[in-house]
Parts: sequence; structure tokens; C-alpha cells
Amino acid sequence: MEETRMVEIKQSVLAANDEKADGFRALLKQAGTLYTDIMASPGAGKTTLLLALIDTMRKRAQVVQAPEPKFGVIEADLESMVDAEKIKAASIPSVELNTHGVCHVEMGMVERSYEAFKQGGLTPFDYMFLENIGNLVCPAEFDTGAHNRVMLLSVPEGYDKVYKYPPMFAVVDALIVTKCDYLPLNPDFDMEALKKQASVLNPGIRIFVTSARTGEGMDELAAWFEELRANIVK
Ligand SMILES: Nc1nc2c(ncn2[C@@H]2O[C@H](COP(=O)(O)OP(=O)(O)OP(=O)(O)O)[C@@H](O)[C@H]2O)c(=O)[nH]1
Ligand SMILES: [Mg+2]
Repeated sequence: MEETRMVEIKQSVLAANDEKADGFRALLKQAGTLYTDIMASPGAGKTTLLLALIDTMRKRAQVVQAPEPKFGVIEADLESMVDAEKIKAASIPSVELNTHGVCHVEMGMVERSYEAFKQGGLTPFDYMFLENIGNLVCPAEFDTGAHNRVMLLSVPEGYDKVYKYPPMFAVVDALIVTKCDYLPLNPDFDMEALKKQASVLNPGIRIFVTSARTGEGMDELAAWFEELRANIVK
């Protein structure tokens, strides 16, 4: 009896969250903003990848003499301003969202963060990113209203994570393998096995092999985001 009640409560919380998420997704689409949820374990390279990606996207816009895209980043952490400050230092508007112990981000938190951007006169963005809490488990369960969800897996973590954390690999649109400059130091990292296992679990998954350190794969990743946004605004 107790168990049944607990499941019902969890389902109703998730349903309320999903409803808000759908509304938020539509709102941002209308504003011409591509909104991406970035998930990974602690230290996988989320902040570093975001900085490298935005830098690449800015340079690509310059090359074709297009206006610089407008970016916004929500930095979710249990505590501290560390990552939001790194993002701000690169002249990118950011909001630090401290969950004070909660291991995932929910819609109420996203809405409050977006409101802070709005109050600051910073919206609309062309691209908004959420750096989710460093956690390969809980964030997979919560819809944050994003148009696409990506996960990072860094080379030092090891390739054999698909069978250990299947919900995360199953819900994402893309797997971004990070820190590939470490591959020579990790000869047991079986990239082909990772790609195969991820594609079996999630047949539509896009896989990018990157290093924020060397710039490997950043252009392909930037081009993918540009393509996704073009589909949102068309
Ligand atoms: N060699 C190498 N190091 C990297 C790369 N990307 C990130 N790092 C390093 O990995 C460490 C963690 O990077 P972060 O970007 O802070 O990782 P994160 O996922 O944002 O970490 P949390 O927000 O704390 O969960 C830092 O020391 C980075 O310099 C990469 O491509 N190559
Ligand atoms: Mg970070």
C-alpha cells in the first residue's frame, strides 16, 4: 500500500513537470531560441566544452560575416558560483542555479532562471544552454523543457558506461565524447564498442568525438547546433 502511494506521487510530480516543460519549449521556439540540456557526470568537461563550443560558433559566424549569435547559459550546481563566473568571464550571460543538494533540475528552477535573464533585458537568445547537475543518473528523468538533450562522456571515465547508466544514454539526442586528447593515455578506451553499444540502445543517437583542448570535433558539433536551430526557426 505504502509503495503504491509513493509511485503515484512520483508520477504526478513528473506529469506536472512535463506539462510545464512542453509550455516552456513552445515559448522558446517562438522566441527563436534553441535550448539544449547538457548532462554528464561531475568533471566530464561540460563547462569547458560549452566555452569551446561558443567560441567556435562565434568564429564561424565571423567567417560568414553573420551577426554574432546571442547565447545564454544556465549553470546548475549544488552550490557555488564557480561555473557561472567562468561563463561570464567569456562575456556570455549566465545565471547560477544552486539546487542546494537536489541532484537534478526541474522546470520551476528553469523558469526562475529564465526570468532572471528576462529581468536583465538579456533575452531572447539564439541559443540557450543548461549545464545540468553533474550526475549521470537523476537528470535523465526530468524534462527541463529543452529542445534537445545531450550527454558528455569523457575518455578518462572509461567507455563501458552504456550498460551501467542506460537511462541517460537512452534519452539523449547526442553523445559527445570529450577529452579525446587523453586517448593515447587510455589505450583501453574502446571507441568503436562505445559507439556500437550506444547506437544499439538508442538507434537515433548522434555521436561526436571531441577535445576542447585541441579543438577536435568542435566544428562538426557547432554545425550540428546551427542545423538544429535552423529547424527551430524555419
Ligand atoms: N585534457 C583535457 N582536459 C579537459 C578537457 N575538457 C575539460 N578538461 C578538464 O577537465 C576538468 C573538468 O572540466 P569542467 O569543464 O570543469 O567539467 P564539468 O563537467 O563542467 O565539471 P562540473 O561542473 O564540476 O561537474 C578541468 O580541469 C578541465 O580543464 C579536454 O577536452 N581535454
Ligand atoms: Mg561545470
